[in-house]
Amino acid sequence: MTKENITSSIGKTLDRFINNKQSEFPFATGELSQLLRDIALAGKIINRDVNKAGLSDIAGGHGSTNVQGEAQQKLDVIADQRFVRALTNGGEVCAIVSEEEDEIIHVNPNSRYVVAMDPLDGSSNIDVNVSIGTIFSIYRRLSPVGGPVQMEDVLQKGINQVASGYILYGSSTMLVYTTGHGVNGFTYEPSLGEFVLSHENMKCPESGTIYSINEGAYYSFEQSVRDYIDYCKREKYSARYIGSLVSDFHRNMLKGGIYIYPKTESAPNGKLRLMYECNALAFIAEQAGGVATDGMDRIMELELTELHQRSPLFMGSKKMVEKAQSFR
Ligand code: P6P
Repeated sequence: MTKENITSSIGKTLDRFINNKQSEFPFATGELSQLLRDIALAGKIINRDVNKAGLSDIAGGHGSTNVQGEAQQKLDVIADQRFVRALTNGGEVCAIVSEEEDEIIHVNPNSRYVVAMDPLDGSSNIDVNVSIGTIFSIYRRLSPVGGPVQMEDVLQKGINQVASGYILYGSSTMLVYTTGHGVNGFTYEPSLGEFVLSHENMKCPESGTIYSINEGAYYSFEQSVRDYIDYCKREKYSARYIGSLVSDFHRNMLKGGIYIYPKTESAPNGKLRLMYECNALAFIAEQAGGVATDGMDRIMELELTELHQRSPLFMGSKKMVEKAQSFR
């Protein structure tokens, strides 16, 4: 089959989809479109690295720690380098915030977009062949183009995102993103080297019977969280938690469910990072009809005061998040 036949039989490529969507915005300059393509390119390269991790010397610990004090996996560092290089070469980014980088990476002062990312979330799962993911969030800078990037450009609320998404390196590799006009999912076709539209206009069911939380920490949760977990058990819900946020979130969005990482005794502000994990996925969740809160307040309305700020996260089907919050 020719490339055209394959794509015509299985759908629209990401490139074609981006071009079509751009044409719907008369003032679009093409810069955001190019940035999305740059992210997809980095995802293809990381997909190749992840798929061969067991066969090359890129699995396992890197022997360093990130700003969070967490041991970095070799692929954490590789993924970070791939993204920084792709975004730098793409020319559309003025600054990058990465989970793997202590400080802001200043790129092109003449560009208007800021990218916040977790290059490879859940990377401790790599060595045991469990799905992992990239999470990204895109903002328009607030300070004048041409000048140095300011903290105001990166410490923006989630409601200011112009786009966000994730790449899931799982049984198949998928790129899912939103620009504020719905959520669409693309499955990577290795024989083409293309992401092809496979999940158009994704919606999160209003309710569900899957709950995702690390119950090993049950006794370090607030009583309201324990009460909700007990409720889920009485309702005979399914417990699904694989230690990879992107995977748990993706499954819950498709089938209905809730993901909770609450504050604990050891993580009084929660574990997940507000800028490049919570906000990025909250945008997707809300665009698909779900919700994302910190247990009380809307994630995308939370003020950011530091780059690697953490937040509790309750995210997924609207009615399940509301029920969980009703136990407070
Ligand atoms: P815990 C991975 O480190 C991660 O950031 C998420 O992908 C995952 O859901 C969570 O942390 C797992 O954390 O404390 O339950 O092992």
